[in-house]
Amino acid sequence: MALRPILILPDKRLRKVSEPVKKIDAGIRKLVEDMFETMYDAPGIGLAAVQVGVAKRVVTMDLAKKEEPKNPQVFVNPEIVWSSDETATYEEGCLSIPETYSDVERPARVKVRYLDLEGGPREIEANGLLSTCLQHEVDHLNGILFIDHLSKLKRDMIVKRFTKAAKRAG
Ligand code: K1U
Ligand code: ZN
Repeated sequence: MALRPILILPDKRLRKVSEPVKKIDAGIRKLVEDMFETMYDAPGIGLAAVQVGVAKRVVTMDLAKKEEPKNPQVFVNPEIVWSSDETATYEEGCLSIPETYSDVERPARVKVRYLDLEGGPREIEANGLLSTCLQHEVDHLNGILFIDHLSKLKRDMIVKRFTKAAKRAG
């Protein structure tokens, strides 16, 4: 396993639309292993492959609380096939936009079709944090960041802060 560096705003690679996985081979399994190591180390509850610079439709997630056993979940080629009209608001964070949190309103429930790591087709209906996190990660696969759901004023302030920090870092 290996830690992979997480891309930080305003890295343009975060805006790429990720490609579907055609075959779940050793390369994808290694990517998933590295993503879990990187996600747990950060620490985060989700990670999209594009955040480590690999524009493939792969997501890792673990929503287990500290006191609970680990619950690693992998979603290959996830697709939101249904969203509720009812909405819910959660305070979201992003490993690519560190130490920045904001309320985001999204559909409260979603149905997601995806492949497991063996290539088997799966479908889940999610609510609560799982629903929010799945929508946040599928957004990443489409080059969308949670700040895109905020007002232009808030988004511009955040982008400006990270652009300045990136310039200072050289
Ligand atoms: O995709 C990412 O950038 C990961 C992100 C997922 C996410 C968090 C909150 C709402 C929607 C999606 C994170 O994991 S940010 C870090 C975080 O939320 C967290 C970290 C440690 C413990 C508990 C939460
Ligand atoms: Zn994120």
